[in-house]
Amino acid sequence: EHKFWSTQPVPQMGEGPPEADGYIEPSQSPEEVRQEPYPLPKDFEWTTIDVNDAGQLAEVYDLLSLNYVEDDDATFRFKYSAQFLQWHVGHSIIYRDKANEWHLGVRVKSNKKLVGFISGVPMLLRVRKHTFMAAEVNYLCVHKKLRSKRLAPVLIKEVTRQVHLKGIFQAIYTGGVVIPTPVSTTQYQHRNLNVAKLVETQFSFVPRNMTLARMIRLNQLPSKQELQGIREMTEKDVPQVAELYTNYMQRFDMIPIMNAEEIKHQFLSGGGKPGTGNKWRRDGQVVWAYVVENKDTHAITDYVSFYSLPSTVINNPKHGLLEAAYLHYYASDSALVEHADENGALKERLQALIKDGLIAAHNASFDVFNAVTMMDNDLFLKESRFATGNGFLNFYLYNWRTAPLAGMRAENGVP
Ligand code: YNC
Ligand code: MG
Repeated sequence: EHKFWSTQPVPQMGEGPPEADGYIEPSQSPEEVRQEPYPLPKDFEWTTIDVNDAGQLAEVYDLLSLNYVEDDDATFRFKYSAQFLQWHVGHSIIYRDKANEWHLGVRVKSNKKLVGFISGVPMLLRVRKHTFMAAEVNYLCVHKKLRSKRLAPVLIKEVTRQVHLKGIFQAIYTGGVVIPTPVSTTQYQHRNLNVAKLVETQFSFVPRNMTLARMIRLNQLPSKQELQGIREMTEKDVPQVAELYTNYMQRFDMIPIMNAEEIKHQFLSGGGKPGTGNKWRRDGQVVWAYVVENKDTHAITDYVSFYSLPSTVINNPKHGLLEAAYLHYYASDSALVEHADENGALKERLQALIKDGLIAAHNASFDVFNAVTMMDNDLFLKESRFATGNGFLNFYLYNWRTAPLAGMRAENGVP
């Protein structure tokens, strides 16, 4: 059934949980890795994309803007900004110098038009008790006119070869599609911020026992954040945020391991430039990050962050763009006490923290705030008025076997 995926070192459908966690095929020495690029059909050629080059970044942006992921009814299409793409795949921090060859494009030989792309970013990943380097593979895209010609498997094989050449043999990736075999399946959740626009773009519908006015009222948010000591994160918070990240993430079974440098990148390097308009949104801002500082001890007790990923509204006469914020990382030191999950304090704290995230996103003119069902999100999604969407996000591991992960929550949660 899966002509390509049945040949790959991934768990095949119906295999059942493994006896032990581990690789599916062993790592190769540099000489064992195939040395020649995989062949493309004759009218096409490989290119390496330098995403720190504005022209090449614009080519990727253009390809994705018109050809990347759409929802099932083709109403919305992800519109990653150039700043987002550069932030996510393009920074030469920590391991990232490895990855220049992991930004792969396919061009039409005759006119050099970019018609295919795939990217990888190196990361340190922990899956249950094992920690290993992996490639985070993303932005696989083939131009709409070249679909169903088996170009995707060639892109995947070539990026795999490039990753192998750097001595890395595992990967993590996500997708709406179901292929062999998800390690975890999560569901999209949406919190309406601009109800009228969401209804006009048919992102949301007014339920039968509801009116638009009532729906607007129910989703209203205060204009000021409420947690005492909440403020925008700055560079001097990085060491404390890194420590809180490390401690809090022990609750989960599949996480990126990040040092201070990586934390700084994840939370602060998508910060944009001081702009003209709204004080809640800087020009080109990709990431928003807030910390809660205890006024007596000055300890950072919580953080919450989200990123901007708009979608094109396809064929709508009134609205061209849906401004969506996506929940990024968050943590609270309320998780670090004994019996945190039973005593209710963590739940209450996360609800307040997420509310302040929603307030920031609303003030920054986002239309909707999205999350998926993972981490501790079940402690606040309902209470914060998120509603289940129709999209799924499946998580996959390449060349690694482990039993299915339910939302990444660790079985023996409290560290
Ligand atoms: C997908 N999303 O099943 P079988 S997510 C993986 N991820 O193979 P063709 C996918 N595989 O089933 P098309 C996939 N979508 O026969 C399709 N496939 O074994 C498989 N869409 O190839 C599919 N971006 O070229 C089938 O299909 C084979 O022309 C068919 O191209 C697919 O980035 C695609 O959704 C997705 O641009 C490029 O539809 C195209 O349809 C497109 O005939 C819109 O391909 C954009 C879109 C995907 C977003 C993402 C994660 C990608 C992960 C790839 C796998 C990485 C593995 C790890 C590599 C490193 C390993 C190390 C070490
Ligand atoms: Mg194709």
